[in-house]
Amino acid sequence: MSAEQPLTGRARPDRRPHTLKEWRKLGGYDAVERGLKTMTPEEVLDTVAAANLNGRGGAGFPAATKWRFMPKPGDAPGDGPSYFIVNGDEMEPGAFKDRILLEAVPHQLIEGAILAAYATYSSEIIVLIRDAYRDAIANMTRAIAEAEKAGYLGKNVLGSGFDVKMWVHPSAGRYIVGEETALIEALEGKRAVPRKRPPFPAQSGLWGRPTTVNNVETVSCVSHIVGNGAQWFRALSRTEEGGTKVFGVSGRVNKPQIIEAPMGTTAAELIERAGGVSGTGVLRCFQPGGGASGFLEPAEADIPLDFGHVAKAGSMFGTGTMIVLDESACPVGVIARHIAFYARESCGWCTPCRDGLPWVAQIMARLERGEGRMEDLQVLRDTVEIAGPRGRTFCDLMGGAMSPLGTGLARFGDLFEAHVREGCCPIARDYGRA
Ligand code: L3W
Repeated sequence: MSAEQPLTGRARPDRRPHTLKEWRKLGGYDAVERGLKTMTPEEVLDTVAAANLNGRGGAGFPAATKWRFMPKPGDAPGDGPSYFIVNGDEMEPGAFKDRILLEAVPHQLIEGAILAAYATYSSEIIVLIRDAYRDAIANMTRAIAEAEKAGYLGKNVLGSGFDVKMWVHPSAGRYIVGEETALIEALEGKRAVPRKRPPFPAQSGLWGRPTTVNNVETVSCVSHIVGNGAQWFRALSRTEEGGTKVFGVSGRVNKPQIIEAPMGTTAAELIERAGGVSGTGVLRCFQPGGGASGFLEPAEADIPLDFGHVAKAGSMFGTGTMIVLDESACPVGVIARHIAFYARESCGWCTPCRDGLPWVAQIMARLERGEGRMEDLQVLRDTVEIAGPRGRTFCDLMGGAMSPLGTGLARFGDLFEAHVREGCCPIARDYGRA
């Protein structure tokens, strides 16, 4: 295994997952043996806390802090299991990192999930996977069956006294199912709309039971932390936030791909590793964390990419999957495409999102066609100001959608105005596409 690429270093280029036997030969399940046989749940949790593992699904919330909200056996009200849910409903525009981890290294995720379930006193693990990820669903299902047969899942795992079941559940295929409380509603067979928080899932989650929801990449880190120690994990990073990151680079680059690199790697380095900027070869801007992250510009291509540094620069690290625009790509058009996606994917529960996003989508489409009005720009600015901040809607879908729009208006206001004044997309015209 590559020390620099613990999560992807063992994946095969053709993404064929390892059999359990092959995985064992690579040291697989050693960390599970170590964790379950020599450590208490609290010691596993403390190790993950010391590793500074931040959640990789979008929010960057410290994994161990979330785990500490889970009640110890006997402290949970009523009877029933606690649940550990792995969120593999990857659907953020630009994100494709979890797909590779699910498809190519399923045993790594199972190891992490067993240890995470142990540390959170959970006896049932559900891996919710985006329905379109058919190979991921098949590979994960097969790997779980192998692990169960070998005694890593089931009753009294490795003689430790710990019981845990694990299974895969395909997602219904809507973006909002990735939001943790909508995901829980979906698993209960209801329409996938977010719940109000608090109560957070640790207090009342699936079927009202204590529940933790963590992203695929977050969970995949856990066996490495338990196996190699917290200091080893922290030392992989260039910043205070521990570990490597499975970055994604797509859009206008010559070789779109995922790249596992130290947390804190810069956009400039990642773009270079992805074969450089394509099209004109000149970078106009980039979104560092998927479709719902704000635009940054070439002057910011050298900031260390982690949750703290990117937030300080006025954007969001999100899923760590970057979308690159060259000089011939128009941010107004990209924003129009993103808003159309988020408008379509709104669950329709709260009014600003249900009614506001289609309205913004119409304005953006009009602007792109060259039929926009100057007063449209003020309506867009007002919408960002009114509906963008956290707390104005039940979940962050609307706020996320407002991030590229708000930063786009702030950084490329002249381009928005030029669309109105010139009655067309000036970039498409200048590059011979209009
Ligand atoms: C207990 C508290 N738990 C927070 C837990 C909470 C959740 C986690 C993060 O959205 C982000 C968002 C989007 N007691 C707690 C607590 N927690 N306070 O911590 O919570 P939060 O509210 O910061 O974020 P969130 O609502 O989970 C996730 C961004 O992601 N995003 C990402 C999309 C990703 C995909 C994908 O394909 N992977 O679609 C999109 O916008 O902006 O910041 O577990 O329970 N006091």
